[in-house]
Amino acid sequence: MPDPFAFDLAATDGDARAGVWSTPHGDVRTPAFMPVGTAGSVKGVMPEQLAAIGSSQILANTYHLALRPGADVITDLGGLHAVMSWEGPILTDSGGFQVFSLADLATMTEEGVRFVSHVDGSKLFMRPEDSVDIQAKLGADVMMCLDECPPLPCEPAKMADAVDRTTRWATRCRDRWNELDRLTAGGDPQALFGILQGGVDPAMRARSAEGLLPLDFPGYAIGGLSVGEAPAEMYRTLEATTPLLPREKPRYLMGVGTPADLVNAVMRGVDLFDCVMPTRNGRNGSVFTSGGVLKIKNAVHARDTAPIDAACDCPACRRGGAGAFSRGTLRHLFLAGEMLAPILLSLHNLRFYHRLLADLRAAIERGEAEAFAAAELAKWGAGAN
Ligand code: PRF
Ligand code: ZN
Repeated sequence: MPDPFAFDLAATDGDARAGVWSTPHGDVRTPAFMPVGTAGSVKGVMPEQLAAIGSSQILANTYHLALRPGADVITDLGGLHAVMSWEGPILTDSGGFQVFSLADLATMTEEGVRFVSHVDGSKLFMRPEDSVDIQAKLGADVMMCLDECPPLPCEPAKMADAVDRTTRWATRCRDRWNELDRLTAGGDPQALFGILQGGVDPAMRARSAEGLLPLDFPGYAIGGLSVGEAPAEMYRTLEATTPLLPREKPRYLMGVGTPADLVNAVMRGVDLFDCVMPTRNGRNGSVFTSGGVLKIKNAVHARDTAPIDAACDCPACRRGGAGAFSRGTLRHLFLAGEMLAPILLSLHNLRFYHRLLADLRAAIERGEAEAFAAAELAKWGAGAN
């Protein structure tokens, strides 16, 4: 049987990779960014709009969907693709990370995570096996292992424990996934990705890779970054980590990041990303442009007839042509509490992310990734994006 999750490298340039990743719901051209649809929708954005601005795959969260409406309800509604009205690939995060950032009173034991629902205060327990069972019911193309992601900085002994527990839990997730036979049993096949932990210590990352690689996952995520460390430390860690991963499988950097983070990570061999930043910042009135970040609510934009970015082809900017929304209009809509404003800014930011990675992919194919990356990073200025 052909591999439903084959990953073909179309081109490489240094450590940067341009790939085509197959899934049961279509191909993803990498490097690629996944918009976040936490509770079953990418906030404020219609699925056809997502497709039109270049989204190929989206992410949803096991934690949120398991609490509300519940995995069985999602199954009865026809699965996550039907619920999200999205025919493309979907990936679900396992829930552990969200438990620790959102639930009340989360505690971890070897068996699993105990927590109190932020929705209704009920007491819940999730084992690695439960996370896989729930994700099987949700029915995304890719599910993630339950992992332990310690905030940084972290004591070395505590980090070693987190790495080893993540490996043991990955083994349990993989066993459960095998039992359910999610690659070959009925329905659409579902892949399971392993998640590396280990903070910013290369030895810990190597320890994590050593534990996970024998489990032979269809893809590997790099977790535990962008959790309190400086960007340069994250980039150094990526440099030490991606060479440990199989060349022929996709590499996914979880919950990252700024446009500069994406460029720096692709240059160090990462293929996939997700982050709330483009949609969350858009909802807050902050937009990415080729010249850096712009705050649309600022008074300087009150009578500004220019679009956010005349070079942008999103529904808000329209390349500055007919029907483009001016900065002044967008500022007014924001201040008036009109829901169109956060929607347009979310679309603009997502389009910015997708275009950036599509342009970087083209540069990789031309063998000009280094020059492209340097030029983009210089345009935004140090730390601007
Ligand atoms: N693990 C999981 N999800 C995540 C992370 C992680 O380490 C991160 C860290 N940046 C974001 N989302 N399961
Ligand atoms: Zn735009």
